[in-house]
Amino acid sequence: MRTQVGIIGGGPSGLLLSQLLHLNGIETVVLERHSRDYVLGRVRAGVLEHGFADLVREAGVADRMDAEGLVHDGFDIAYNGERHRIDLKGLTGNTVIVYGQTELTKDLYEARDRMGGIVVHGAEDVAPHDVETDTPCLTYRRGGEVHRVDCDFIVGCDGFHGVSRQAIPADRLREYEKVYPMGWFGLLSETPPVSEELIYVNHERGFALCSMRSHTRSRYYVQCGADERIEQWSDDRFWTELVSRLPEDAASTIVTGPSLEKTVAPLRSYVAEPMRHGSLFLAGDAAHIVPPTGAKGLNSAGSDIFYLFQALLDHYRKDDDSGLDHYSERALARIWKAERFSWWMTRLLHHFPAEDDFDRRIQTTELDYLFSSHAAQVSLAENYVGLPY
Ligand code: FAS
Ligand code: PHB
Repeated sequence: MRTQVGIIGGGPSGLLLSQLLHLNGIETVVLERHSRDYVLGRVRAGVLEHGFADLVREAGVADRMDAEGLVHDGFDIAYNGERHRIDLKGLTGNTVIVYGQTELTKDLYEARDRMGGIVVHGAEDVAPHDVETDTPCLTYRRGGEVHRVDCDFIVGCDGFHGVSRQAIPADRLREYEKVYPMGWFGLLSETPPVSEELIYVNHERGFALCSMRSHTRSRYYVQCGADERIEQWSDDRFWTELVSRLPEDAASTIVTGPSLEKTVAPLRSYVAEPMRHGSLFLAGDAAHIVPPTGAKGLNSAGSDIFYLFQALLDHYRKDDDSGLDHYSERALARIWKAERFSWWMTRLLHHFPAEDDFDRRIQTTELDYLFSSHAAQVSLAENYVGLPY
């Protein structure tokens, strides 16, 4: 098989890039290791930056997002039993959309089907070859046979545990990583959200987050140990712990119910540089990871895809490779700002057990400063709604 852009990974990054390129006459093939049901079975991100939402609209897959997504003008930070609202719209003029990554991925798959896009599921042992030449190819195993895809470019959209990053020689790859001493335990329930907007909680027992997927489906998280497992958390234990961390007005009104899905996610910051090696480009979690505190995981993948889409368009339409040549530095400039914000939000809101008294006083002072400073709130808000692409 031959195509123009071979994409490893059929998650939101790979599908969004494939959709944008196909809409603009550029051929792609997406190789996905798992089945579509498996990919759609993962509950992940929930908040979309306004820039990401515009990119979804440009890809022509925004009908359901615009119809069912919840536009949020702000969110609360609860601390010492009080709720402080961050007025995103008033501070920046922009909003965010609450629309689950699962739903977006569903919309992207349906759009790929409608356009006859090639997404190969069950592609095993995907391997990039000759990425240091201008005639790279991908091989994969499926149905007991080895298949080959010749292409002009390969884009690694295969997430943190994918293969594409390993195709960059170790002596060329610079990795930056911070592993946090805690994780997030998440629970999805068919219960009405406790509040119209999200509530981020800083509590001495640990961080908590009240989010949602719709007016009838809620997504809650509590900070847990870095090595905890799902089976250690019964529904009752989760609800009791969550309620113990909420401010009184939320604790007394929350509707609990059986879990539809439970996850445990470690908190990690990670960046791999460069995001290009020859004909291979990395995008999304294949190149960077953030703690979900700032809702920047999926949104950072969005700006990578925006830059790479524009650069590939210029290559094929104008024979102009400046976008490709500057992709890595351009993407990393925005990625590192998302890394900074996610690290800052994580330090602001979590309980760090091994911290000394000075660090704890800095945290409470950071919160006091945030709640008393318009400038500090503008800074938080402009990062949360999304810095410009
Ligand atoms: P993804 O990991 O989503 O997709 C990569 C795809 O590549 C997968 O479908 C995988 O099966 C496939 N793949 C991997 N290796 C392959 C191979 N060798 N061959 C072929 N295919 C291969 N972000 C938020 O903003 N908020 C959140 O609350 C949040 N929660 C998260 C919870 C968890 C458990 C995880 C892991 C991430 C979470 N994230 C969250 C971040 C997440 O939303 C990512 O940023 C987003 O999925 C990035 O999308 P992709 O880059 O497409 O990577
Ligand atoms: C979610 O709804 O899953 C979500 C929302 C905001 C975050 C992280 C996760 O910061």
